[in-house]
Amino acid sequence: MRFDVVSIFPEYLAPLELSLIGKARTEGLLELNVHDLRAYTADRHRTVDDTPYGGGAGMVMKPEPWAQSLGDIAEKSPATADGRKPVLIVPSPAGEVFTQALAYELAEEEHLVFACGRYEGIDERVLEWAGDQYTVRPISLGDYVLNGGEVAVLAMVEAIGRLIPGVVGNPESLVEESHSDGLLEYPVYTKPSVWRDREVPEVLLSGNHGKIAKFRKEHQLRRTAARRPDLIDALDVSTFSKAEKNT
Ligand code: 6GU
Repeated sequence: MRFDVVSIFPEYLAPLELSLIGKARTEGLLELNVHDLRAYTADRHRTVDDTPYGGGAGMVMKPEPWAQSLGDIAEKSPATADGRKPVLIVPSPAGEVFTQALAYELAEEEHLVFACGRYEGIDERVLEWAGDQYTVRPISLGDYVLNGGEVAVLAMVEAIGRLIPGVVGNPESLVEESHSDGLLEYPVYTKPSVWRDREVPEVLLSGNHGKIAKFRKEHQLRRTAARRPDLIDALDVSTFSKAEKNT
């Protein structure tokens, strides 16, 4: 799988050289290239922004450097070779919300390109224009505002990259984690069994796998109801009762 990131702060993406994603890159499980948007400017000052038509605060990113960089990346896209379009992800608080389900969907793609906007955003015509060569998806991390797309790209590349087969050593850990079944993860404990007068719940020491599964499901539900009641409302009760029968 290939990722390209275009940004005026390429150094912001340096953490993607570390940990599991960094290792996956070294091992060739994923390829990630970071491009400096200013390299695609033509003027002496390497200008990437200008004042907004219609007035208002802040600056808007000029369309031409984006067209130059995204056009160049699309031409070299491995997805284009097998008749697909690469996906252009535009991080924006005005996008659809990034979820684990969306991470799984995007992990199926051959080529993801991230366009990191700064200031008040990118000239809207770039997103329209890019539609010829890309499937364009404005995506938000949630209902709050960041200064630019870079931090959002760090989060999305990590969430998507770890779903690529081989990136996470034990694929079982993807099954048990928060959001994999629409619920938050159950609480976890390790040795010692008594720590500062606090005991690990006894059932976890019992070796009774049926009881342990029941304990964990119950705590998933309690925790989700307390912290994320919206997830309880969204539960697909039919799949849930099916899972329950098997425990
Ligand atoms: Cl993806 N970008 C920016 N700039 N702010 C955000 C965001 C993205 N998601 C939440 N806030």
